[in-house]
Amino acid sequence: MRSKLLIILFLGMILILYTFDSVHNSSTRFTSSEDKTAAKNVVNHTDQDQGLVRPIVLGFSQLGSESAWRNANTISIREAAEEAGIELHFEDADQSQSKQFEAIRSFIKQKVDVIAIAPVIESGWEPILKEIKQAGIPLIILDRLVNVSDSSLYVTYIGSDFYEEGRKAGKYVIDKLSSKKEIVGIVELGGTEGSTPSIARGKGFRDVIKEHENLKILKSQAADFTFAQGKQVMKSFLNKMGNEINVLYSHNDDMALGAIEAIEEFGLRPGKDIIIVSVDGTNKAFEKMAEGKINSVVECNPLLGPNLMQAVNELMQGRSLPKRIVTPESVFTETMALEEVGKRKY
Ligand code: GYE
Repeated sequence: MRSKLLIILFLGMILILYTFDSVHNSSTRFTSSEDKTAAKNVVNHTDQDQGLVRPIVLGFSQLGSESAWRNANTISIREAAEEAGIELHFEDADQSQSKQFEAIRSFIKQKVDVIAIAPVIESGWEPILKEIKQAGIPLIILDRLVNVSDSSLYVTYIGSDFYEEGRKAGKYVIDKLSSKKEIVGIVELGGTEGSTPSIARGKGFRDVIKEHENLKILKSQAADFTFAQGKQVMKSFLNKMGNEINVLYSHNDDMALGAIEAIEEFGLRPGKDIIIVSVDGTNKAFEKMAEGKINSVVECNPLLGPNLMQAVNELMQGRSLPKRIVTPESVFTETMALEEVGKRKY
């Protein structure tokens, strides 16, 4: 009887100890389906105070949620972080640089392992980048670039070749219209003023069309990459010079979609009376291209999450990264639109 009681007591104690251990370590464990990837990413990453293995913490300052491209970019980053077992601290800055500064300072306070930024504009970053460096936190620049004199302030820049995108848009206009004898009037909807894609897409486009005297940019205005501003600015272009406009070059799809509404309300046919070339390659733009309302879309890939997580992991494993990681992209025209529409991930 007594020995039975002792065995029960002994088993009870083992159970209590085991439960305590599970609870104590729960923050460092992963559920079965995530076990492999998550465990892979925390190898060699131990908490020095407690000797425990814990996930890498990434602070990411997203610039906003102004477009379909941006939303796809955010989803890609969230999903890739989860898949990689990386703990993501995410802040949306609503297209405000000062809100990005606030987010970064809070990441420094939280002592995250790595910081990544998608910077809204290029200028004004040097002081805060120095704060990050002083805190000893490695920095990855994503999507858009920062204009700093000391490039050692960040580890790597992952993003598209926006200059090439602008050139591709220009080449489409040349192929389609440069043989015309008369002047071809072009209007341009720029993205956010001072942002890398807006600067480089504008320059690439100009650099290729400048050889052709009949291709003339009548007017260019920033419309912040949004549908609403795209529509409003296009409306003002049409009111000022409606009949002279032959081509619209839009720095992103959302502004082009807004402009299509303005063109139709003005009584012209988008894609026919006004040729439209846009950048991004979202599903909505493909739908409009299949309807013949957009003529060409230059692709810009927003699915940067896996690239970012890979860079974070490599960094934490002490590997060195290339200073520039570029994502490959294509150009689509009306004839390809029907095949492609509905297949896009964004
Ligand atoms: O083209 C636009 C977005 O920075 C590449 O930002 C990105 C651009 C993208 O708002 O749709």
